[in-house]
Amino acid sequence: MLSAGPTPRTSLDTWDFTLRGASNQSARWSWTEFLALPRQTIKTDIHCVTKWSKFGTTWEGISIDTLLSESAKHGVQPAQYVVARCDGGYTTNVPLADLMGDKAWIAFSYDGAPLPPEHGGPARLLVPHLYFWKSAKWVRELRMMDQDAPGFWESLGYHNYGDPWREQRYSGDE
Ligand SMILES: Nc1nc2c(c(=O)[nH]1)N[C@H]1C(S)=C(S)[C@@H](COP(=O)(O)O)O[C@H]1N2
Ligand SMILES: [Mo]
Repeated sequence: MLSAGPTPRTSLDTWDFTLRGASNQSARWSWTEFLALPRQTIKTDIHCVTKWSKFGTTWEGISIDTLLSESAKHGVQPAQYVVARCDGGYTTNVPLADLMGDKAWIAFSYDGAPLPPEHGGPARLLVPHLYFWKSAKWVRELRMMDQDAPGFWESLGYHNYGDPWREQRYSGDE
């Protein structure tokens, strides 16, 4: 499964990224502001639920740690659960702990080039240690919440957490 709908095309003039806290405080970056944040290069393997893996992929992005510390300056409080929201309506849920500690990024470049629209450009969530359906393409917002809430595939029977090493594909997989 690659995309649940058509590829959205948001112009960089109107693109923004929001990190929202549980009591609705938020920090927002325009594309220019976003690219001015300290970035990292990430070399990692990725795992799709339908069994393929890709080894040694190279990305560039802003870590969620960086976004959390920047947004804390605007009074955004962290909360235990996160839903990623995307252009096109796709959502996926991840515990905040899985996005911290240099384990997740908002990536805007792949193999040294801007991330192509069909792969989530201008920017996508990258959570390499979970199945790739958690790596939301065209992401525009991370919303932190006190309660967990299933995203698009999770509410259609995919596993809530999605650890590839434990092969957590479907709800019910231990
Ligand atoms: N917004 C959005 N993100 C998404 C999806 C989607 O349908 N919409 N599909 C997920 C799934 S199931 C996979 S396997 C990967 C595919 O990423 P790729 O197209 O870059 O290979 O994106 C994930 N992120
Ligand atoms: Mo997938």
